[in-house]
Amino acid sequence: MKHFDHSTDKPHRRYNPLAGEWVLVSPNRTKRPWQGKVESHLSDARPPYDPGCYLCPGNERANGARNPKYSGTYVFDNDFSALLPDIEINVPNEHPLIKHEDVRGVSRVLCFSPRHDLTLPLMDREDILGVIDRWAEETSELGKKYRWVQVFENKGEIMGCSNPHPHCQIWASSALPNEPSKENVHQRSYWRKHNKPLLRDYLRFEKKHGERLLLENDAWSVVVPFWAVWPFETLLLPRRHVLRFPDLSGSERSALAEILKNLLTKYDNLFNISFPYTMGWHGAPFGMKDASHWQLHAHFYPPLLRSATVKKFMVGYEMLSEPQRDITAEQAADRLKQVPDIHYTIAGKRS
Ligand code: H2U
Ligand code: ZN
Repeated sequence: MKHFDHSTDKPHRRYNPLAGEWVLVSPNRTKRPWQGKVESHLSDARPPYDPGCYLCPGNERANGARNPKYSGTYVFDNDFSALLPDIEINVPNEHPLIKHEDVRGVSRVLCFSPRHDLTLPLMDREDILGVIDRWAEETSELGKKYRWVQVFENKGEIMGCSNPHPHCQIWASSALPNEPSKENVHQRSYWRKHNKPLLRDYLRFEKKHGERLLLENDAWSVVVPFWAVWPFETLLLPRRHVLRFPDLSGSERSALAEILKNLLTKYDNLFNISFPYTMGWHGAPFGMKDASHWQLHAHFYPPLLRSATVKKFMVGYEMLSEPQRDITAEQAADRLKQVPDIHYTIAGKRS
C-alpha cells in the first residue's frame, strides 16, 4: 500500500474526523518557517499581588463584590454572566428561518492561584492538582443541572483575555453548543461503524507512528493532531477510556498535573514568552444515556506562528472557504519536541 508522504511540500487537504471538517495545508508557502528571531520578552514580569486586579485576594471586583483572602483556588459566579439560570422566553418560532430557543446556564470564573504573577506552567504540581480537582468538582456539580459544562482558559491579551491573573472560566448551559455537537455526531457514527471510540483509535495510530506524538506519561498523551488548524495546536488525551472529567482517578489527575506542566512549559519555551492560547475540555454531555462513543480530551489552540509577535490570522480564505495552514502538523511537532523542558525563566536564572 502506498503511504501518504507527510513531508510533501505540495498543497493538500486533511480531514478532521472529530469535527467533520477539512483543513487546507500549504507547506509550499513556507520552506523555511523558522527564520524569525526568537526573542526573550521579560517585560511580562508581574508583581505577586496587584492592588488594581479584580481577581487578586481581598480586592474589590468591578461590581463591588470583594474577593476573600483565598489561599488556593477561588471560584465565583461571573459578575457579567453570559448565561443566566432562570430564563424563560418560551415563544414559538414564527418562521423556519427565524429560529430561536431558550437557554439556561451559569458562567463562573476560577482563579488558579492567589499569586497574580503565576501561570499554570510556573505553578507547583501540587497546586496544579488543586486546579484539576476544582475542574472536576465544578464539572460534576454543574453537570447535575446542565447538559454541557465548558471549562476553558483564554490566556494572553492576544486571545482577548482581560486580566493576566491566572484564571479560567466555566460556562454551563442547558443547550449543547456547536463544537461538542459536531464531536458528538462524528464520535457516535465512528462508534456505530467500528464499535470503538474514535479518539482511542486515533491515539493508537499516533503512538504507532510517533511523528506527531509530543509528550506521554502513565495516563496521558499529547499529540499535534494530523488535522491541526492552529500552528501549534495540540490535543491532550487520556490513556484510559474516560467519558467525563470528574471520572478521572487520583493517579490520572496527578499525571495530568505533570503533563500539563510539561506541555505548557514547552509552549512558553517556544518563543521565550508566556505563550497565549485558548484551551478547554470536551467530555461526554451530561444526561446522555449511552455516551460510550465519547472520549475525554482537551484542545489547545495557540495563535502564534513564527515569533512572539507574529500571529496566525483566521481571515480571508479561512472565513470564506476553510482553514488553511502553512507549516505542517509534523513540522510543528518537531519544533515543539526540540524546545527545552525547563521553563526559560528558571533556566535563565540558573545560567
Ligand atoms: P477572561 O478570561 O476573558 O479574561 O474573562 C474574565 C472574566 O472575568 C470575564 O468574563 C469576569 C469577566 O466578566 N469578571 C468578573 O466577573 N468580575 C470582575 O470584577 C472582573 C472580570
Ligand atoms: Zn491579581
